Amino acid sequence: MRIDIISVLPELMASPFQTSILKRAVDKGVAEVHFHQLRDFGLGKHRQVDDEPYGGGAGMVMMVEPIDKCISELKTQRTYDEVIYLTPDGQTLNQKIANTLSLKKNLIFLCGHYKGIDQRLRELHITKEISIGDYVLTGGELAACVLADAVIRLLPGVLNDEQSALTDSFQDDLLSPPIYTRPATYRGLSVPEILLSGNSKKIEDWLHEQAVKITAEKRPDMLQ
Ligand code: 6GU
Repeated sequence: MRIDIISVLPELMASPFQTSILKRAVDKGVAEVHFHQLRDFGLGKHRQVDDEPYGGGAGMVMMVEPIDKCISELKTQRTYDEVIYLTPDGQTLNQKIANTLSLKKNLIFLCGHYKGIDQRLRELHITKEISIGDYVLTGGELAACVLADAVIRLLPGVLNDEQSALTDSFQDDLLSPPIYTRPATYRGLSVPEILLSGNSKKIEDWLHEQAVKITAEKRPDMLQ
């Protein structure tokens, strides 16, 4: 998979891809992440990328031309499956969206800033708008990193134990059951007997029962 991320602050997004699992995915060539400085496509000697809104009002608008030029140039090089605009007004990210995107080959992420982008960019290029939750960030960069992480970890060969993405919370619409490791007893707190029983059928049933119970307690909305 290739992800092209367009932003006025690409340096904000370097470290998540230089550490741990995402770094390994990039090193292995399973994921390619390319950053594009929008200002390189800015207008005039000040490399302008934003301007005042027509009709007035507070805040600046990301101009149509620099973003159009950047995306159009990328589109001459390959075919993109989705051009995703990261904005708090978008569809809220969930596991299903991450699963769907993990099957794509080429993605563009456009990080929003200021009051947002000129509406005409939606008509020209944007195929999806994604938010990472109902709160406002200073820009789309951290959201782009969250989305890239959620998608890249699903790519074949990224996680060591291929099973582990399949048993994530949300992957079967349930939260994860409680887990334990050694020691079997710590400060008088013992691991549930059944997990030490070696009876894999009983353990599996118990884990599912616990997952349902925990989901009902913490996220009753997920069981609707
Ligand atoms: Cl994608 N962008 C911004 N600026 N704030 C957000 C967001 C995105 N998702 C949640 N809050």
